[in-house]
Amino acid sequence: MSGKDFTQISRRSVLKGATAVGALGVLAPAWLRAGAAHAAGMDGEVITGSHWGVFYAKVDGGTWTEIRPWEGDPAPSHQLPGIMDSVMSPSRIKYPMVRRAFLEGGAGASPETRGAGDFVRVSWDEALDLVASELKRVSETYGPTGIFGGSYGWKSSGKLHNCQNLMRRMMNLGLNGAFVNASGDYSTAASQIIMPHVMGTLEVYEQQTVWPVVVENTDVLVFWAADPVRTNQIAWTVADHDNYPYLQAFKDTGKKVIVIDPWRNETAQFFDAEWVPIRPHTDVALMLGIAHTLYEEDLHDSDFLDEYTSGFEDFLPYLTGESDGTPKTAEWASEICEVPADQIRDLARLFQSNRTMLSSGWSIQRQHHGEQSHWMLVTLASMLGQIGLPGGGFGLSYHYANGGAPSANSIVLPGIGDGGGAVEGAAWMTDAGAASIPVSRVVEMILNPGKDFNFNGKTQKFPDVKMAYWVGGNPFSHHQDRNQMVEAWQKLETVVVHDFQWTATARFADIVLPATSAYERNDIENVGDYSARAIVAMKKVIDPMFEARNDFDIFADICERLGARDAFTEGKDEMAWIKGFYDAAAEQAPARGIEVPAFDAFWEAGILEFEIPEENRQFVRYGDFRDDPLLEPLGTPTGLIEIYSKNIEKMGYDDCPPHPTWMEPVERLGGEGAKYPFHVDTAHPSSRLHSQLCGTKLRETYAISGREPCMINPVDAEAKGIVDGDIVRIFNDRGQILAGAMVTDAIRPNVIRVAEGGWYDPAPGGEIGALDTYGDVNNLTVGIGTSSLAQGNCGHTALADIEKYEGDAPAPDVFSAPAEG
Ligand code: PGD
Repeated sequence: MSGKDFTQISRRSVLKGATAVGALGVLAPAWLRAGAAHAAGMDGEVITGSHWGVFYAKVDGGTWTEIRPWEGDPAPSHQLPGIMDSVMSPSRIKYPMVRRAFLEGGAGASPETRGAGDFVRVSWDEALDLVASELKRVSETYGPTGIFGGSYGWKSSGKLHNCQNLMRRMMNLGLNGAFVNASGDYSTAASQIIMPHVMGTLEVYEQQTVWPVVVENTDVLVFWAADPVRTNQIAWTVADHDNYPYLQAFKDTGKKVIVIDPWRNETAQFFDAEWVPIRPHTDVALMLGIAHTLYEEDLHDSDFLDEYTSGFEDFLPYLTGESDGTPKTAEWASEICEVPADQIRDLARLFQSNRTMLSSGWSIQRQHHGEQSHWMLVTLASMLGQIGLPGGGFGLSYHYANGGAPSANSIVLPGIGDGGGAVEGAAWMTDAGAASIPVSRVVEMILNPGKDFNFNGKTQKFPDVKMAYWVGGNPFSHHQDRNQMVEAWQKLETVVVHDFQWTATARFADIVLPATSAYERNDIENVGDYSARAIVAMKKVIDPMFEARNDFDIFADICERLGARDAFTEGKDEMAWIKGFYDAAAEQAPARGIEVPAFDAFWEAGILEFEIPEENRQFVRYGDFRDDPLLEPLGTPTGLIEIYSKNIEKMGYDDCPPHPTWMEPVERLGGEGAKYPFHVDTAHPSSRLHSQLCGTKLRETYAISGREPCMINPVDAEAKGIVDGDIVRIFNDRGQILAGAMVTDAIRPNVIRVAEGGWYDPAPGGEIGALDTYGDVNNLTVGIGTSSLAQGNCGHTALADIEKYEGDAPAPDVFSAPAEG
C-alpha cells in the first residue's frame, strides 16, 4: 500500500470498491425486490450522510441500486458499497421476534437458550405490549435500579434518530428516570478520566493543532499507536475526510514520519515511515526510557517544566530511580519494550533537536493501566518543551474523525434530548446502588450486585439489574471476555434489543424489534466532527424494508403504553423535529456573521457548506496557554500541566499512583508468568466500522477461508506449521476462536492481529466456552477495568496461543437471519 496518493484514489477507489462488491453480486436479492414493492414510487437520486461520509443514493422503482460519493469528499471510504448492502443483506431483521422460551415460559425462562436462535415472529402490537409490561413489571418489582439503560454503541448518524437518546427519553419520561445509566465510552475511557486531572480537559475529543500548521512546521511526525489512514474513514457525525489531503501534503514534504506500533500499519505503509515494532503494552516503558535519556543528557526543557507544569520534581526521583532503586534508563526500557537502547537514545535526541509532534492513538489507553500511557506521553512532551508551539507537542485525536482538520465558521445543530437524564446521586439511589456505572463495568455489575466499586475518587455499589435494553450498539462485539458476558446475560430476566441487523446482541435478546436503518428515514447532521464544514440533509433513500420501524416511533408507542406519548413526541413528527433543529441552529448565524437559507431551501439543496476562516487554519493547541499561563490557565487545580496530581494522590489507589508510572499489566509478552506465547492485537478493522457492515458482502473482500483474518509473522507461522489461508484456532483460558491465517511480515513476531468487530458466532450447542466459528476477538480479551481510577475497558489486553485447525471447521452461521418460528 505504500505510495498511495489520496488525492488520486478518492472517488476512483470507491467506484472500484463498488465494482469489487458489484462483482460479488450487488444486484438486489429476490426478497428485497419483493419487499421493495411497497416502496414503489420513490425514484431518482437523493443525498444523505453516514459515519462513512456524505453520498448520493440512486433509487429505481423503490429499490436502492447505486451509491456514489459526494463530490465534496476528498477521499471517500472504500466501505460505501457495504452501506447499501447492509440495508439489503440476509442478516436484516425483518419482523418483531421473541425468544420462544421467553414467550412460552415468561421472563427469565431457560436463559441458556439465549443465542440459540429459537425465535417466534409476533405482531408489532404484541411485541410492544410485551416490552411495556416488562418495563413496568421490572421497575415495580425491583425498584429504580432494576433496568439497565446505559446502552452504548455507535448507532447511526443523525440528530433526531439518535436511538440511545430516544431510549433514555422513553425511560426518563415514561418511567420517571428509574433506570441505571452508564458514563464514558469504550473508545477513550481511561484518557477521558485521567486527562482532566492532567490537562484540565478531556483532550481526546478536542481540536488539535491544525494540519496546515503541522504540514508547515512539524519536522518529525510520530504516530504512536495511531493509524489515521485507516481510522479517519469514519466519524461520529458524518465523516468529511478532510485529513487525507493533509496526510498527502505531509508526505510530499518528505519530512520524517515514525510509527511506533507492533504492526506496520496502513499509515506506516502510506508514508513508508520508520517503523518501531514495539512489544505491545510496553509504551510507558519506552516513553520513560526516552525521558530518562533527555534528563541524563540534559536535553530536557527546564524552563518549560518550571513555567507550565507542576510536580516534575516529584516525578524525577522515580525517573532517576532514586525513589525505587530502578533508574528508567534506555537499557531498562529496552529490556521491557524490545526497542534497542541505542534507538531509544536516538529517538530522544531526534525529538529534542526537531519540532516534534507526538500524535497518539487510543489503543494504548484501552489496556490494563491504560491511564498511564497518555499521562506519560504528556510528561514526555512537557520535557521536550514544545507544547503550544506550532507543530510541536502532542495530540490525541489526529487519527479520529479527522481531528486537526481546520474548523469552519458553521452553525451547530442541536439534537433530540434524553428527557432529563437519570437522577445521579438521588436519595433512592444510595441504598439501591449506583445510578450510573462506568460503561465497561456492565458485566461486572450484573455478576456482582451489591459489590463496591471505585471510580475516580468515589466508591459506590453495583445495583442489582434484572433487565437490559440495548439500542444502537453491539455489546456482544464491543465488550471483553465474551464467555463471562454470556454467563452474565444468563442472569438477566429480560433483554430487549432494537437493531436492523441480526447481530449476536440481537440473538442473545428475548425481544427483538426491527429498527429502520438510517437510509429509511429522514434526518439531519453536521459534516465533520472537527471541521463542521457542512450540514447535510439525511434524506430517506427508500421506504422501510419489511416491518422495520423508526426507533422514534417504537419508543413513542411504548410511551403511549406508559402514559407519556405526548411528553415524548411533543406533538411533533419527523420533519417538524428536523426543521426545529435547523431553525435553532440558524439562530446562531447572525452572531457568526453569516447568512443561511430558510429550512425548505436547505432541504431542497440537500447540503449547506461553510467557509473556513483563515485564523482557524492557523490554530495551535495550547498556543494561548503558552503565551500567557496566568491569563489562560488550564482547568487543573494548579492551572498547569500536572505531572504529579495531588487529587489522584488523595484517592490512594494502588493501581493508579499520583505520577505516570510503568505498571505491569495483568498479562503481557515477556511479563512474569506469561502463560501464552502470543499477544493478540485487536486493532480496528479496515473495512468495517466496529461490527457494522460485517454482515455485508464487503466481508468477502477481506475474510480468509470464510473467517476473520489473523495476521501472523512468517517466522511464527513456520514454527506453528501454518500457511497463508489456513483456518487457525486461537485460544486461551477465556475462549477460543477460528480465524483465517494471513502470513505477513507487516506484523512483528510473537504478535498476532485479529481486528475487533467480527461477529460472534458460537458453534452449534452454544455452551459457555464454545468455539467461535467466525472470529470475535473479544472471546480472548480480559474483562477487568483499567484501574480504580477510570474503570475503562482493556480491549487490547490478551495473550493467547494459535494452532492450525485440523478437521472440518464448522461453517459460520451468523450472517443470515434465524428462522421465523
Ligand atoms: P458497532 O458495531 O458500531 O459497535 O462498539 P459498538 O457497539 O459501537 O454497533 C452498533 C450497532 O448499532 C450495530 O449493530 C448497528 O446495526 C446498530 N445500529 C445502527 N444504527 C441504528 C439505529 O438507528 N437504531 C438501532 N436500533 N440500531 C442501530 C464499538 C466499541 O468497541 C468501541 S467504540 C471501541 S473504540 C472499542 N474498540 C475495541 C478494540 O479496539 N478492541 C477490542 N478488543 N474491543 C473493542 N471494543 C470497543
